[in-house]
Amino acid sequence: MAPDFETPQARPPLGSTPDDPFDDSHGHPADEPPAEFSDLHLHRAEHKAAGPEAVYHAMKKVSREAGLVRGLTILTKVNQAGGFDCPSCAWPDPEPGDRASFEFCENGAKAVAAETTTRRVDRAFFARHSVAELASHGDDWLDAQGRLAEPMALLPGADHYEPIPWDDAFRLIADELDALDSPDEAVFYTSGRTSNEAAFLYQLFVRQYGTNNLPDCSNLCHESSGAALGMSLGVGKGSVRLEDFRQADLILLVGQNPGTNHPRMLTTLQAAVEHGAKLVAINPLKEAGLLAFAHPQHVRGMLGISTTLADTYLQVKINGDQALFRGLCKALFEEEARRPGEVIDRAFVDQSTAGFEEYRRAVGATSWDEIERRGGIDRPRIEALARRAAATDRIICCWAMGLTQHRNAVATIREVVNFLLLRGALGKPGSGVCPVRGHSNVQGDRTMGIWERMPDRWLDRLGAAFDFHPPRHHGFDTVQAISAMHEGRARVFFGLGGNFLSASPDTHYTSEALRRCRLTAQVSTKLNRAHLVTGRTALILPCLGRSERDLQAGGEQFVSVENSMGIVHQSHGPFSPASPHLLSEPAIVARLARAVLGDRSTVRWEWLVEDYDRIRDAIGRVVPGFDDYNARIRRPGGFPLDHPVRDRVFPTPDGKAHFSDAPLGGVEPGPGQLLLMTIRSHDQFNTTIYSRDDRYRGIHNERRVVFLNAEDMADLGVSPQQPVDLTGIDPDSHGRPRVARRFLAIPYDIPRGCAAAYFPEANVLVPIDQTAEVSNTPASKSILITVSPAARPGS
Ligand SMILES: Nc1nc2c(c(=O)[nH]1)N[C@H]1C(S)=C(S)[C@@H](COP(=O)(O)OP(=O)(O)OC[C@H]3O[C@@H](n4cnc5c(=O)[nH]c(N)nc54)[C@H](O)[C@@H]3O)O[C@H]1N2
Ligand SMILES: Nc1nc2c(c(=O)[nH]1)N[C@H]1C(S)=C(S)[C@@H](COP(=O)(O)OP(=O)(O)OC[C@H]3O[C@@H](n4cnc5c(=O)[nH]c(N)nc54)[C@H](O)[C@@H]3O)O[C@H]1N2
Ligand SMILES: [Mo]
Repeated sequence: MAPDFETPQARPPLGSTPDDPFDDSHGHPADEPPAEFSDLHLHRAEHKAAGPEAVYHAMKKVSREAGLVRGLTILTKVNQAGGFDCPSCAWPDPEPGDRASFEFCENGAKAVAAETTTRRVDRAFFARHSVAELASHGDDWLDAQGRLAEPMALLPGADHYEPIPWDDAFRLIADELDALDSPDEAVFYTSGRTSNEAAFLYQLFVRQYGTNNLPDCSNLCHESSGAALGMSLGVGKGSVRLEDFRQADLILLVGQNPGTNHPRMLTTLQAAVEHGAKLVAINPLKEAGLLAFAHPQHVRGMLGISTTLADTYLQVKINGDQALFRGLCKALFEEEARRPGEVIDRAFVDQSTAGFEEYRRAVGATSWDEIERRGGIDRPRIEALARRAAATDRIICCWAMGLTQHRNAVATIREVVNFLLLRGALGKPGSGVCPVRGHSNVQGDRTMGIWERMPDRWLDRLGAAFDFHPPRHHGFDTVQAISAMHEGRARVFFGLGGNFLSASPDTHYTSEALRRCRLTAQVSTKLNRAHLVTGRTALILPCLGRSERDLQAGGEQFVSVENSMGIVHQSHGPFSPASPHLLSEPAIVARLARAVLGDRSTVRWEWLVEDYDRIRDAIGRVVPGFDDYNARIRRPGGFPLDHPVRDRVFPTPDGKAHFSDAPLGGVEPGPGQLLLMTIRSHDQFNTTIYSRDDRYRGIHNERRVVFLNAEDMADLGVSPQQPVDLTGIDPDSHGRPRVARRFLAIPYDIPRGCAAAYFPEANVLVPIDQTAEVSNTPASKSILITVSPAARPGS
């Protein structure tokens, strides 16, 4: 089916004039925040995280958004038993008895403040601002306008959103879905804040409608972890629990920045250090939150007295981790040769693993030269760490996006598992794998069936419970969905949360994909760029946030979520909704399902949402591990899902854990090229920008910066704070260069050949077709670029 170009929003043919707003050489101007500088102030990078400054910055944001008194009340309810789950990260809460009265962190407080703001984006707001005008603002401005207050529609040809009654909005979506040639021409995206209850209903609706097109933010995030752990261990989730951190001797923190992205993890790490664990950081940047932590809720921390965290810091090259872990394993084999029977856990390896001999040969065939060149860490330092690992089997490896977003991400994570397997450091207290999840319920959404490739036996149970035949052919993941929309194979986009445009790779390509849709509809709490780069018709469907009271016919409801360690627990929003026109996510899904499926559906949609216990009963009948859900979810602190690896059971086809002997891979920059990683600042939550500061890295009031090695800058002839353009090495599929324009060059402590810039500003550089093998996650931390002095704006 040919894409529809007869719309004011669609791109004109190639070759339009440069002063045309649809300047084809750089894509549509609305796609990205304006390439304007603010007013950069540089400070020294910090060497410790949190402390009194964290409280100050949290309170500043909270009182500005929600008011001081209201803000303080709100914060006392975060992550308390009977309160609501912090909408920020997925780090677990301590047992109920162990929780502080303020169980939140600076960045959790900012996320809560952003949701509980008193400002509103209502019909008067949209009457004042055209879509084109809104797009000319930065992403921080868009978010700061407040909570979306009522359903809005952007009709074909219109330049303003207008109010639309809920029923008309559902009818409009139903008509567009009915008009498709096949259900597979619709895409149903999910972001990871969605509750278990909403996610379960959503996938049920989508599968009853007839497709498995359920891409989610996980495809951009920890998909590589799930794939790697599934192949190696048979379970795609982490195996450690909070108590393991108190029992561990050695904790490796690889490719993650917990001081910013999982600040509550620092409390856990501090306790681990106090119990004798040694922490090792593996990261190209010296992140403050890996160096030291001053607990902002303890007297010592408030006085600025900090605990040293990592005692060893390996500043690996970007994407050098597979080589580094191969080196650690090589050093373990060599140590074993010197002390036979003392280093490799042969009993475990022989009994519980497969592929050991092949792996031993692969390690033997990998030279120290290659390991040092690719990883950037020299052999003596690798051997020193290996000796420490040889002395204990209580080893935990933690990681996040620094490992998952590379071409060879799955092989890298499997190499981390190889290291633990050699030491038998799985299924024992104080040991295991800990992929640190991002969104607060991204793991739960997957458990509830948000996946384009749910296994057949899961679909069998779903079909049996609701008396229908779920589609079996796999759906689109996020990257495949973008290409399908671009090529006209998908024509309706529906998003349950998130910001599909700015979170996705290859911004201009993704923008074209969205603009070619007949309809783009998003369930959202806040305004974002995906509301401004739309299909022929667009809908904004505003929903309740986590912090808000959810009243249904059966009374006040709570929802449930699963954290990074597989603990399922309640979340109960205590505050008045931002607007009387908001619906809960489960209610939106149920009413949409009724409008689309009508009497075709075997599900009593309205009845289910009257009382979420009914949804949980249904979940209990379909999802393994959720029997008696309603009783167990009412236990204080919730309940843990079983993790067989904790008992050394590996549910792979042959019941063994598998070594991976993949060759070292990934991209290495050629002469004049750099490898760019796109990372988060301290003041953003994914695509939501709270401010232009990145306090720990010493950046104030600017996001258009690129961190470079000073010697590389000298070689390139670039001076500090000089405006530069970043150009991708791979041309995109139209042969158009990928250029991220106007970034200030910042000399920084980063290995040679490496560079860093913020996401989403640098997403224009992430090629849609450069994805991780197996997981298909965009390689947004392995982007080959060149750096050149900035072209003047407009030239
Ligand atoms: N406040 C706040 N909290 C968040 C989020 C947020 O945006 N803001 N996002 C949430 C989400 S969805 C997620 S997924 C997580 C993300 O949490 P992180 O993964 O911590 O986020 P990133 O900023 O992408 O940081 C990646 C880290 O990996 C390092 N790194 C990059 N490339 C490499 C590499 O090749 N090797 C190694 N060893 N290190 C590398 C970077 O220097 C950086 O320290 O945080 C969650 N929590
Ligand atoms: N280059 C590059 N790209 C990346 C990454 C990277 O490191 N580098 N990281 C990737 C990762 S790890 C992730 S997880 C994705 C994130 O991708 P997404 O999850 O799609 O993006 P978010 O920015 O988290 O979504 C923010 C929007 O969610 C909506 N929202 C907030 N709370 C709620 C709620 O309770 N309900 C509903 N319905 N909507 C809500 C608001 O409208 C807000 O504007 O981005 C990915 N993109
Ligand atoms: Mo994420």
